[in-house]
Amino acid sequence: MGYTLTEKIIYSHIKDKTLPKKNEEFYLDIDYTLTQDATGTLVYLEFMSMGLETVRTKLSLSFVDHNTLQTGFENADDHLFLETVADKYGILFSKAGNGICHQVMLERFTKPGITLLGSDSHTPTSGALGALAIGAGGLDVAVALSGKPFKMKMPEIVNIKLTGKLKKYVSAKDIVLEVIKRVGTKGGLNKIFEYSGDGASALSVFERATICNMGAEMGLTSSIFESDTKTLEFLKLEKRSEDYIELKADEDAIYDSIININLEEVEPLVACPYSPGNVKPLKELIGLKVDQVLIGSCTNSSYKDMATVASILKGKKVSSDVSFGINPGSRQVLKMMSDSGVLSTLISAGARILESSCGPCIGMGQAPRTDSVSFRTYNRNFLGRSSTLSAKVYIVSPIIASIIALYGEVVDLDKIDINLDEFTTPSTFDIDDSMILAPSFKKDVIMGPNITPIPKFDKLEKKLNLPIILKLKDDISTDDIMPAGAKILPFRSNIEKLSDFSFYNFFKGFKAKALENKNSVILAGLNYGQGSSREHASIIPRYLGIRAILALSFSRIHRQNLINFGIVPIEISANLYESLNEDELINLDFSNLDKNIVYINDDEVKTSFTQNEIDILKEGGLLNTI
Ligand code: MIC
Ligand code: SF4
Repeated sequence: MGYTLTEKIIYSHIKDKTLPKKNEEFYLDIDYTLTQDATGTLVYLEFMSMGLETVRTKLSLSFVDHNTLQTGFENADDHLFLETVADKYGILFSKAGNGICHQVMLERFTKPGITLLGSDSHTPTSGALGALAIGAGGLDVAVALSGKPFKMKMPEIVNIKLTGKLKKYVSAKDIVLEVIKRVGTKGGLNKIFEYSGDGASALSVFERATICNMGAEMGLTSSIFESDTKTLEFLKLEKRSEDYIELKADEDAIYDSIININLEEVEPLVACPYSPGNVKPLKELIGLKVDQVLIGSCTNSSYKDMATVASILKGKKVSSDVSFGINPGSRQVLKMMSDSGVLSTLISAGARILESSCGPCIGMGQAPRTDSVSFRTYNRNFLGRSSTLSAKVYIVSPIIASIIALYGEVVDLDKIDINLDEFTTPSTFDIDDSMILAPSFKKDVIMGPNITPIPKFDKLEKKLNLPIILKLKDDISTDDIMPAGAKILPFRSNIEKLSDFSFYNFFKGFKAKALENKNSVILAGLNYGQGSSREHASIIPRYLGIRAILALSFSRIHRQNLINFGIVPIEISANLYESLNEDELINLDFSNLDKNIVYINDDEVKTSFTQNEIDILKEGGLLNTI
């Protein structure tokens, strides 16, 4: 029996040489780690509390890409902290301006066949180069930095077979939106999507990256493409062909399921407000007036994306009704745009040029106006993520975004004729790693006043009588729990300050109510904690006294983050969910947690924690056990 690509990488990264069974827990050796500044400060505070002298991975990278607006001293303090930590403990440090972590990883570091763990949910972007790349909570990354393997469940491996050729105006973004349309935002839980077929082989690494990136929007553990001639082509351009190895699934590999997609049938798609899962054919929106168009983010900010946009806008001006912004994914992309004339074309067309960073994707600047319609090439459109609650954000490809920018509205593609110049890959790429600092192991760690220690949490009591302070619906995202944006993101290293903003977009009184009750629980529907890997969405509720969350289901990364910080994530039935109400007092009995039984009032609820998770929960969190 042959192996899938994922199984081959897992097999070469486990100690005992038998592949785990489906859903069985196992330990994966991690080669590389990545952090970004919005999650990284906590990762390194956690790592430092472990008392090691250096990191124990093959390669670790610390990026500054989220918090680069610097409206006060806070961001810059975080940057210096991260830089000095990297220097002291042996981590490569990518400075602000060098680019978005996932784009730079792809360009300069990821190799086929490696394992990568990152404190950002879009870490699987590196699957485009045949790596097994997984997003995780900060504490899990801190543990990996200390050289320990990553605990995970053996996922289901699904083969996504792409056949045929894409039609005009259809691109990689539409392929991944088609996949999301089919499986939904909850459809990827504990799964890895492995792409193959002639349609996959024809895609460049840039296009593969767009597809792997948005696997996060389905809750996937990861997404991966084979390492083939396109991979080699890309690595040659990045002057690192020595990193290439061919890596393919065996012909007779057995998958848990197969999804066939005929690319000829894929049409231009759009994810409508307020979920990346709300996918519709673009033609259903014909006539919709648009106020803002933004191109960039880790999903669509490669040189190819920017050159495609320029080929559509060459010699033209965007609509005067549209504010049109671009954020190139990396300094390499920006420099190549400048050298090739792509940048000049976009400036002439009316583009506002933003720094190579996450920018408006995480609400850092360019918040749209009240009640506006914004079309973006990004990956998430949760309510309020743009920093404007009343704005409606739609997600599309760079081709569609550029056409919309030209006309100021969604047009009927059958009624226009736009010449899409075939993108030609430049014969050389601009290689300059001077904004990536190598460690000297000499500097002292500098902590500005905005960086405060991680609070300590108590052990779990056996019996608790607590109020339900919030009853929520399905699909609550980490952006709902702990929003980002220019006002809030600067406090990612300051738990007390940050806690003022929990559930801020729809329940400003959350903190006061939580503090009034001292300890309490939250009740939620399906897929609680979807989206980002930010562990702040569990630390802050824990800090405000939340001891358990009762939900119909949890997203993978958030469930782990809750356990890591001592909040008990309890999956409950729909009947129990219906029968419980906000402000009701409930009895929680954890006396039989070792047997995976919790009592909620008189109801016996079976849980599925591993012994290790039970030990962590009883201790009040992972840090208490280390
Ligand atoms: C996001 O896209 O939501 C983020 C910001 O990149 C997060 C990480 C964070 O909240 O810092 C993610 O995707 O994990
Ligand atoms: Fe940055 Fe947006 Fe990508 Fe998150 S999704 S890493 S905020 S560009």
